Amino acid sequence: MAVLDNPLAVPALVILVLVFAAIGLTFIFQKKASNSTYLVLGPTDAGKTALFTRLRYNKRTPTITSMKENEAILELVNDDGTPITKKPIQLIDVPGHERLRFRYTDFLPITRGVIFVVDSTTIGRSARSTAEYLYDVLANQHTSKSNIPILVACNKTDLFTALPTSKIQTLLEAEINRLRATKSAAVEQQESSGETMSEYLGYEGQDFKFEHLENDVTLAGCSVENGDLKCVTEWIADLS
Ligand SMILES: Nc1nc2c(ncn2[C@@H]2O[C@H](COP(=O)(O)OP(=O)(O)OP(=O)(O)O)[C@@H](O)[C@H]2O)c(=O)[nH]1
Ligand SMILES: [Mg+2]
Repeated sequence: MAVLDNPLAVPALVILVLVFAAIGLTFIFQKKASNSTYLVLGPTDAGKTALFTRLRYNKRTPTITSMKENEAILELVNDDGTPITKKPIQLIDVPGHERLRFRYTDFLPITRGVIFVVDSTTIGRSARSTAEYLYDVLANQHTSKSNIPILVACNKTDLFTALPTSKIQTLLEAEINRLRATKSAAVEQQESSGETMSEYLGYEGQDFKFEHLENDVTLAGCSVENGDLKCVTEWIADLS
């Protein structure tokens, strides 16, 4: 072709392709980074609304079981008043009630991170139901495709009955391992009926571990009651 006979044609074409690739990548990364919504999920009574209220108003207020989402745009600041994130974040507290919690999926496409709150004092008894909810969040296609990071905030560390974070991790991993086995049959059914598939969690043939997931799952202890929320605010600051 006559155009390609020009000695400058190939370098020009390469430069053009590189420029388009750079523009495309910038667009993709900007879009991902521009998500500034953090979801507060977890079973009922874990302390989600208490956490929301503490981060929003920096105070402790009595809460009752939530029947609808609490949403706010807020600026998290250090003790000296300087913002810890580049721009304000949106915080959405989704009720833990089993009939209402499913609404969290509507927000996943705009979610930068999930704060999954658990009650460290009752998790021994509620590990299975808590793991079921966490499993749903982790196996959701949006979570894995967009690599949404999850902070499992082990709340109520102020109470002496609180289990250590390492124990909570072992409990949740063991329950997710069990659930994964029972759910894989359901996934096969979904595939054959053409329904939306959920992701297989971890590695086949190996016991489930959070570290096997592509998205970061961090567990950390906190106490909304004592205002000990450094693990939450630092985690948000790192992602923003
Ligand atoms: N001791 C202690 N109690 C807490 C802490 N955080 C929350 N609570 C208490 O736990 C109870 C439940 O807190 P909520 O914030 O209403 O729970 P929730 O997760 O929003 O529950 P739902 O709205 O039903 O999904 C309240 O009585 C809180 O005062 C904590 O860090 N320590
Ligand atoms: Mg609530």
